[in-house]
Amino acid sequence: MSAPTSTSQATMTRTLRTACVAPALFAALAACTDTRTIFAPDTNRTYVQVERLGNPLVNEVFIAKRNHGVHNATSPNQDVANLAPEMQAFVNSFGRPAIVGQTLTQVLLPDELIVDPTKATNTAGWLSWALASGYGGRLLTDDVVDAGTAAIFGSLLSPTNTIPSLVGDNVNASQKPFLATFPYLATPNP
Ligand SMILES: [Ca+2]
Repeated sequence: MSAPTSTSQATMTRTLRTACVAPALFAALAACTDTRTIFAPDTNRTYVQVERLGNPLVNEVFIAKRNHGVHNATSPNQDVANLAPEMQAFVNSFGRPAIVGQTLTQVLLPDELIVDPTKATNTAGWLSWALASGYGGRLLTDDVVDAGTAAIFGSLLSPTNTIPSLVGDNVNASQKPFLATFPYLATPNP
């Protein structure tokens, strides 16, 4: 072990050693056997991106399951190139006019949940930044599945070849009330 190089480092080293002799921590932290002095996160550590989500339904509805790995491992600045053709082809496969797929890819890609903090917070809601010059983001009460499927299969973007049976999921609200404090979500259904 190298010697501490400053008073603060020496203090940190002593703190770590003291913590390691506390019985409860000693039992819980196998790392206490490591006597190296730690001053900051290991800059040599390599993190691997395993998943990401921005807008609801982009991954789950538009992208084939076999391509989820690519979506999860790439970055938003690659989304237009990687995802737009598949998203538009998906919409076109249902006979919807090209404008529907084109509009959806323009609004949903890059796959980022956009918030405009310069707008009033009472205008928050999924895609409100695009549809109503609002705050954006997503409210817990937003029925994002119905909104998304209405855009894909309903008359929101075009009246041609709509598929009413695919608009909505027949779930109009959470079965349990949201909490007033963090994490706000109710416990999951068993
Ligand atoms: Ca719904």
